Amino acid sequence: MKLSTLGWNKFFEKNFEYLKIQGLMPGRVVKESRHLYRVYCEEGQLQAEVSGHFHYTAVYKSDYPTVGDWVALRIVDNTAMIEKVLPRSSAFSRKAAGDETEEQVVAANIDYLCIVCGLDGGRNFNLRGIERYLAMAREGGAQPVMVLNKVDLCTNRQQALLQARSVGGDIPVYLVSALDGEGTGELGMSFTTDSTVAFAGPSGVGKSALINKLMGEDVQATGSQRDSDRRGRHTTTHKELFFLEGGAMVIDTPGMRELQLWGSEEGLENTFSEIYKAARNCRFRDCTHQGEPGCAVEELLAEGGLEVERYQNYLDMRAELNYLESRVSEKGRLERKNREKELSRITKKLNKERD
Ligand SMILES: Nc1nc2c(ncn2[C@@H]2O[C@H](COP(=O)(O)OP(=O)(O)OP(=O)(O)O)[C@@H](O)[C@H]2O)c(=O)[nH]1
Ligand SMILES: [Mg+2]
Ligand SMILES: [Zn+2]
Repeated sequence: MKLSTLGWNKFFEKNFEYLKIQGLMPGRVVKESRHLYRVYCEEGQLQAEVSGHFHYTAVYKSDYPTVGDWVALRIVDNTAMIEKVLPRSSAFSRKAAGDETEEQVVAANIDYLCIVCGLDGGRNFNLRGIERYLAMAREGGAQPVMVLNKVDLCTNRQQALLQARSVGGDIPVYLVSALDGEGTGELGMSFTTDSTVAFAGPSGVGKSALINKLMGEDVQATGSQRDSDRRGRHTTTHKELFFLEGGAMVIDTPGMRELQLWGSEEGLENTFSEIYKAARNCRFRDCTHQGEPGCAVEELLAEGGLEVERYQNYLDMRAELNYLESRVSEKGRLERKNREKELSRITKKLNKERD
């Protein structure tokens, strides 16, 4: 298998240089379950696990490999050991569930994030939820794409499209049906060769059904029709990367009930651009847009240029991110910094030795 068909590029090549001279081999993680990984490399498919040294040096959950990651492998007695995760060119992350303040990387090195919704009338097409996905896609450096599935059940397409545009601006929107295949050809064709696309969204919107359609065969199990309107039913439990005939790669992910935010407030700027634009005209530089005199955002709200629900969602997300940031401890940040310093010291040393 050629590395370029797996998405290998200059960025990874550069970051792999010092590992290559240690005799390691690059591979891409296509499946992960309970610390066992399936990896594709030049030689084909391998089962892999992280090495003892990796375990020892890993500090955070996000240090571990995830689907889409490029890793450095050492083959020991027919077993592939993962010694390193290469720096990610992009990632779709969320805050891990529970009380811990930790990043969970859902998919790594993705070019596009397909935010999948279900037009089956009801909670599967939630604009406030989409705003959260949009912010997280951009925070992680992936291009968001909106996929409105189950269009076969939709009674007002025009309205759905308008609603999608009201939150997504000019990002691509696809109206599709995994059931009868409407629009799926166009969606598949929009993914360029060698690009990686992750499908994300709540449970039951049809992510796996769409991937099956794009693959032309049933590679993933889908929920039964009856389950699709039951809350909290999760059919896909592990993420997995698949290769489309056109050369793109798609990652199926388990549905999430709620996407908890990860990152910083800056991540909101593109998603709520009209708010940030208006904010430049607020009387106070540090205006919070919550009752200060001369607030241009509230003026926009009063004029009807900004929906109340959207404004409220912005305030909620901002508060969530600020709270998160305050909890990411200084200690953790220092730890990370020291490790990065150490790494760059080793890299420099190795580069010097090589010259
Ligand atoms: N009518 C209709 N039903 C669909 C369509 N796409 C998927 N479904 C149905 O919706 C249900 C859920 O589909 P899945 O593909 O399992 O949903 P999912 O998003 O992968 O769900 P999780 O794996 O739980 O996250 C199944 O019963 C599908 O048959 C569609 O375009 N139209
Ligand atoms: Mg699924
Ligand atoms: Zn203001």
